[in-house]
Amino acid sequence: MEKRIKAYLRELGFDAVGITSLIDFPTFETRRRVREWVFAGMHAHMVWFERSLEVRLNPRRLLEGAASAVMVTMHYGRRYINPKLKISRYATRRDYHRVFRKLLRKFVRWAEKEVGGRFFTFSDSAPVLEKELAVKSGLGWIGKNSLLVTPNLGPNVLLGGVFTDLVLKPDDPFPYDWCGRCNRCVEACPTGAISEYRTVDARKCVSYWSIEYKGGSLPPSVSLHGWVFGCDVCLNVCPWGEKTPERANPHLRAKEDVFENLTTDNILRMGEKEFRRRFEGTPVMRAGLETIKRNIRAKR
Ligand code: B12
Repeated sequence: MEKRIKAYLRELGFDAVGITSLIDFPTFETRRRVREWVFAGMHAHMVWFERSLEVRLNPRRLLEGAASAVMVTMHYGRRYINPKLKISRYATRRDYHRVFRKLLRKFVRWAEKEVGGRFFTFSDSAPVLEKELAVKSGLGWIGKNSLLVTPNLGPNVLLGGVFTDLVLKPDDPFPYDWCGRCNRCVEACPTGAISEYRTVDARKCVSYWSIEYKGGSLPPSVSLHGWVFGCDVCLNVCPWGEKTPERANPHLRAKEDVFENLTTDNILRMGEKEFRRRFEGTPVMRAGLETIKRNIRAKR
């Protein structure tokens, strides 16, 4: 059964698949880490994270009788379509939330027929500890940039998965930490947002201020260092990034002319209609035109 499940998810287009047990997950240590992150205020204004904390720490609140998780990754490529426009690479591809949702729902329809069971799908769409489950499923390790780094495709991967009440044979957790003495991400982060415990203080993170913070203007102390949406610094300096192919997984490839030759002046002159026409189906759409314009006008 595990082999068939993995084969079908690979056939659907995911780059890697791993299985882990949800019995005894999360551990006391993980609960402590996540709770301490919130109590320390490192979630900034992400109230949704605080509100969903107990569900995040108990997968059976999302699927009664949840016994196993099947985790998947998809890489988004190393290439910048338009290096002059500082929009993070994953955001210049198709919106992975939609791509993963469609593929994982197709998987569930197949699985319900072929192997039985009940399922709950997610990809940055529910209170789930996706990175930790990916490590436990053998897909990679938590890098010093707090992201999942995979041995074959580096850190430039996106995550998703399903919970199921099927008791599946788990893969072994990824046994190595291949960051070694490299500290490039921690040193390169323009705002010192990465702590020595492989966690990110969102209050300092350019990605947080440019994507998640919805205020009309940014606090005067906040600089986006020229980023318009997200930030890739802790990814771009990672030596494991060499493993990522130039172009994204075909399922994530967006129309390149959307971003080619686009300038911040073009965006500042854009109306909602043009913004929607151009960015429909990409993660940039989630921030909205006013937030993107705010970011362009922000302190460098
Ligand atoms: C909140 C959030 C953010 C916040 C906070 C970031 C953070 N690191 O927490 C902000 C808005 C800043 C953010 C930014 C980005 N994000 Co984000 N984000 C999330 C989200 C929704 C939750 C992460 C979370 O639980 N954080 C809370 C802290 C406490 O947990 P943690 O960092 O995971 O720490 C845990 C582990 O690292 C672990 N841990 C720490 N050290 C060790 C050591 C060992 C040995 C082990 C086993 C575990 C471990 O302990 C903690 C508890 O589990 C996830 C989706 C999800 N549901 O998981 C996406 C997610 C992490 N984001 C993602 C991405 C792509 C990004 C950006 C790269 C986007 C961009 N280019 O701008 C940046 C990168 C910033 C960074 N270096 O983290 C991807 C990462 C994919 C990957 N390869 O890991 C995810 C998984 C979404 C997805 N489904 O693909 N994000």
